[in-house]
Amino acid sequence: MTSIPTAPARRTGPGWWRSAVVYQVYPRSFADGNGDGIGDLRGIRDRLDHLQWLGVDVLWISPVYPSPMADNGYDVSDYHDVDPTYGTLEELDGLIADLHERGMKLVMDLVANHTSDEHPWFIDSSSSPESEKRDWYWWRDEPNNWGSFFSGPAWTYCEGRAAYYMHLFAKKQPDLNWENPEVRHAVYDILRWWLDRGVDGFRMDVINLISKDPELPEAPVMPGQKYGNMRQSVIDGPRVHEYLAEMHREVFDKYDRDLLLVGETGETTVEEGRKYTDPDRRELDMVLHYEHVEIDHGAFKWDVRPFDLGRLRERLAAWQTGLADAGWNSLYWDNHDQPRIVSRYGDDGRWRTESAKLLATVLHLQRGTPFVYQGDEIGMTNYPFVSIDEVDDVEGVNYYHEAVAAGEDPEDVMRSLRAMCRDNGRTPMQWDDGPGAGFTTGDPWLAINPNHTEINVAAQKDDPDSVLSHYRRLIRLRHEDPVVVDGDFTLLDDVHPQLFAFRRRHESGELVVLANFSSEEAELGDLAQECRGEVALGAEGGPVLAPWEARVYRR
Ligand code: ISL
Ligand code: CA
Repeated sequence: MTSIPTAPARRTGPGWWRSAVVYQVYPRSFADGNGDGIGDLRGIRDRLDHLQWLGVDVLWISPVYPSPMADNGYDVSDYHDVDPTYGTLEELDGLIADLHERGMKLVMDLVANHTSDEHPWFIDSSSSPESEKRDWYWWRDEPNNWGSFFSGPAWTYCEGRAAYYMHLFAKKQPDLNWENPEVRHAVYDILRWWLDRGVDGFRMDVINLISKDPELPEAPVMPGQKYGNMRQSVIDGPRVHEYLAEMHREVFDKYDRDLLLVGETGETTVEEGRKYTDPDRRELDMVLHYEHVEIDHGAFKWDVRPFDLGRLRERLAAWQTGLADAGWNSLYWDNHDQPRIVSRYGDDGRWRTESAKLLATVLHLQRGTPFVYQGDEIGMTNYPFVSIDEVDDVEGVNYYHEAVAAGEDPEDVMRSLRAMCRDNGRTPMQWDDGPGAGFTTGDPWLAINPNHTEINVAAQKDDPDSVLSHYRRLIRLRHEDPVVVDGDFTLLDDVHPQLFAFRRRHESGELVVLANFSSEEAELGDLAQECRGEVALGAEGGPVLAPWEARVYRR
C-alpha cells in the first residue's frame, strides 16, 4: 500500500504562488451548515480539514456578497457585506482567521465588470439623466445590435432614465463604465477594503471585458443569430491593460504582502495572456483563459462537438510555450461555469476513475498554478438533466427558451444543456453516501447527483487508488519537486491519435508524462524510449499504455 504523507512545503515571497495549488469553492454547493439546503460560510469552515488534508494552499470562494441572485451572486448589490444566505461578515472574518491559522490563504471573487441592477450605484444612475452617477454605466438613447452572452439583446430600456443600458450578461447585470475614473476609483476602494480585512487576493470576474470600444460599433451577425456578436468590441478592449496597471499601482503596490491576482479572461489569446501576466508589466499574476475548455464547442457553446485530443494538446502546448519566459499559466479543467471534465474529455462510465486520474495528472504536471474545483478531486460527473425544470442557471434557462421559441426541437436543446449546462458543475458536493450527500440535512437547492452513493469523499479517503488520493499525491509532488514548479515544458508528440506526452526539464532532473486519452490500449511507438527512470506516478509497464493510463517517469 502506498503511504500518503502530509505537511506540504510552502514557499513565501515574490512568486510564492508558482508552487501553490488553489481550491475553488462555489459556496452555494459546497456545504450547508444550517440545513436550509444552500451552502454557506459555516459549512465551508466545517470542512477546512478536507482542504488541509488535500494539501491545497489557497481557497478561492465565488461571490458571497449581498445579491438578488439573478446569477447566483455574480450580480452584487453590496460589495462590503455578506449575503444572509451565506452568513455574516463576522463569519467571513472567522473564515479568514481559520485559514490563516492553517497556513492557507483566501482569495475573493471581484465582480466589477458589472453590478446588480439593485446596487445603489445603478439605482442612482438610472433614476434620472441628472444623477451624479449618470455616467457610471453605459447609457444610450438607442441601443446598438449587440447580443448578450446570456441570450437576447445586450441593452434594456429603463423608464427612469428614458434610455437603454448595456449588459453583456443578464439584464440584472448592468455593465459599469470603466472609462469614468470615478468608477475605477470606487472599485479600487473595494479592493483596499477587503485587503485591509485580511484577504490575500482576488479572482477578477470577466476582467478582460472591462474596456469597451467606446464607439460601440454595430457587430457582425452570425448565420442563424438575431443579435450581433460583440466580442470584437469588448474582449481585451483598448484600455484594459492600462486599467489593470493603474489598479496595480493604486492598490496592490501599496500592500507589502504575498497577494494572488488572478484574472478571468474568457476568449483571450496567448499574446494577451502574456501581457496580462508578465511580471514586468505589473498587471496580474495569472489568467484563466478558455482555449482548452472550448475544444468541444462549435460556433458557440451549445453547438456541441466531439472531443479532439489533437486540438487540446496543441492549445495547451501553445500556452505553455507562449508564457515560458514571461508570464505564468493557471491550470484548470473545471469551475462553476463548466461541465464536469471527466464527463467531457474523459469517460464517466467504465473508466471514470482512470480517466479522472489521467486528467488530473496531465493538468497538475504542466507548468503553472493548478486550480482544483470542488468535486474534481473525487471525479464528480455531469448530472443527467432530462427537463428544463431541473435547470436553475440563468444562462441555460435563457438559452433554452430562446432556442425553443426560434423553433428548435426541445429534445435537441436539452441534449446540448445536458452536455454544456453550467449546472453540471453546480450540483452539491458529494461528501458521503447519505440522503443529503453530507452536503445538507435539508432540501438541496439543486438536485444532488444520484451517483453520490458511489462517488463521494468518504468512500475515497482511505483508498490509496482513489481519485482523491491521486489528487493529494499530485499536490504533494508540486510542493516537493522543483521540476513540477520550475521545469520547462516540451510537447513530445503532436500526431499520435491517443497520446498526450510531455517532458518537464529542470536543473534538478526531468519528468516525463505519458497519457493515453482513450478507452483502448495505446502503443507508445518511438515514445517507448521515454520509459526510463523511476515511475513517480502510475504503475510500471512496457511500451503499451492501458486505457486511460497515465504514467510519469522521474529521472
Ligand atoms: O461560458 C460562458 C459563456 O457562454 C459563461 O458561462 C462564462 O463563463 C462567462 O462568460 C464568464 O463567467 C463569469 O462571469 C459571469 C458569471 O455568470 C460566471 O459565473 C462567471 O464565472 C458573469 O458575471
Ligand atoms: Ca445554509
